Amino acid sequence: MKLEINTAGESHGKGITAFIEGFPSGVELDKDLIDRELRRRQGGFGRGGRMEIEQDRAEVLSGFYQGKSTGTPIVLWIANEDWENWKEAISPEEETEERRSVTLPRPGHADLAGSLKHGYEDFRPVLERTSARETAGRVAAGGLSRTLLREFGIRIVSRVTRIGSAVDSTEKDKVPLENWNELADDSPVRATAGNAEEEMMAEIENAKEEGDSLGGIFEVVALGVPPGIGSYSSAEGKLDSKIAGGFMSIPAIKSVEIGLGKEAGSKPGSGVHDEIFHDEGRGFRRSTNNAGGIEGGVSNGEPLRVRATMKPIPTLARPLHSVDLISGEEGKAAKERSDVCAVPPASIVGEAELANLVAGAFLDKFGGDTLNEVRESFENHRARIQNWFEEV
Ligand code: EPS
Repeated sequence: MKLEINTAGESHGKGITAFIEGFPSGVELDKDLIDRELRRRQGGFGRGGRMEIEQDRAEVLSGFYQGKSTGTPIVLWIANEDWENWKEAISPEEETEERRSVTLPRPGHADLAGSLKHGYEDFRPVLERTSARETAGRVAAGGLSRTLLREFGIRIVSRVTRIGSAVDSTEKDKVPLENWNELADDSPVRATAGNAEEEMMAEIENAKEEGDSLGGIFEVVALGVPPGIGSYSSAEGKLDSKIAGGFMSIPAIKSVEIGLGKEAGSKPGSGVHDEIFHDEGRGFRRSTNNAGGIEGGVSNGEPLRVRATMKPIPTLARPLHSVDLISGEEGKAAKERSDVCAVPPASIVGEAELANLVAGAFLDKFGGDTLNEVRESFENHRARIQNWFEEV
C-alpha cells in the first residue's frame, strides 16, 4: 500500500489533524521525537505573537496498539490553544454574531483566487486553511516518517542560507552536512555560519520596523538514502518530480532545486556530472554530488540535496492596495497578526516534507506489511549493492 499523508484543520480552528495511511506495522511510537519536531517548527526569529500562545504536541488518536504501529490508518491531532479565543468567531457549526469577516484580499495570498473559486465574499475560510498552521500536521507526520527512516540509517537535516539580501556566503560544503542541524538548531535563524546569522536577524528587524516581510532560501538534505528509490520510467514515480511537487506544496515556496539546480544550466557537462568510483565492500560512490543524489529520477546513494526559495509572507503590517470583495471600494489589504519572516520554520517543514517523500519512495521500493518485511527487503538490496562485483 502506498504511503499517503493528508492534513485537515484551520489556523484558528480546534486543531490540526494529520491522516497517514500505508505506514507498516511494528514501528515503535516515539512521541518525544514527534513533539521535538513540532517544537523545532515553532521556533525561529521573525515569528509573530501566535507562537507564544501555542505549545504544539501531537496526540495519537489511532493506528497504534501498545506503542507500536498496527498498519491501519494513523490519526495525529495537534490542538490549537488559540481556539479558545476564536471559537465563536469561526464556529464550524453555526452562524454567530462574533463572526470576523475579512473582505480586503491580501496580494500574494490565496484570499482573492480562493474567493473567486468558491464565490466567497468573506474569505475567512480561505485564510484559515491556507495559513501555515497546516504545516504542523505535516511536521507531526514527518516525525513518524523519521522514526521509520532512522531504522535504516536515514537522517534529514536543514539550514537557512538566505533571508532577504543577507546571504550565507560560506564556501560550499565547508560545513559538513552531518553538522548542519547541530549548528542550525542553535541559531535563531537556522544559519550554520556565524556571520550570516547576525545579518539575517538585522534584515528581519529592519523589515519589522518597516511593516514589511521577508523571504529567503533554505536547504534540506537526506543522508543515508540507499540507491534505487524512485523511478526512471514513470513520471509520477520519479523522485525529483515527487520532491518538486512536495516542496512546492509547502505554503509560499516559489522554487525548488535539486543538487546544482539552475546553476547546472550554465556549466559544461564535464563540470556538472559526478564521476563514478567503486570501493570494495562499500559500493559505488561519487567524488562530487552536483546531481543532489538523484539521476534519472532514481536515488544514486549520495545525499539528497534540495534547495527551496520562500517568498515573503503576504500579510504586511503596512498593507498593499486591494479591493473590497463586498463594496468594490479600494482600500488596503486585510492585516492580521502575523510573522515577519517564516524561513527558519519553513526549513523544518522542508525536513518533514523530505522525510515524508523519502519514506514514501522507500516503502514503494522495499514496502511490506510489517517493519520486518521492509527490513528484509532492504537488507537484500543492500547486500547486493555492496557486493556488486562478487554477485554478478
Ligand atoms: C499565519 C499567521 C500567523 C502565524 C501562522 C501562519 O498566525 P496568526 O494569524 O494566528 O497570528 O503564526 O503560523 C502558525 C500559526 C503556525 O503554527 O505556523 C498565516 O497567515 O499563514
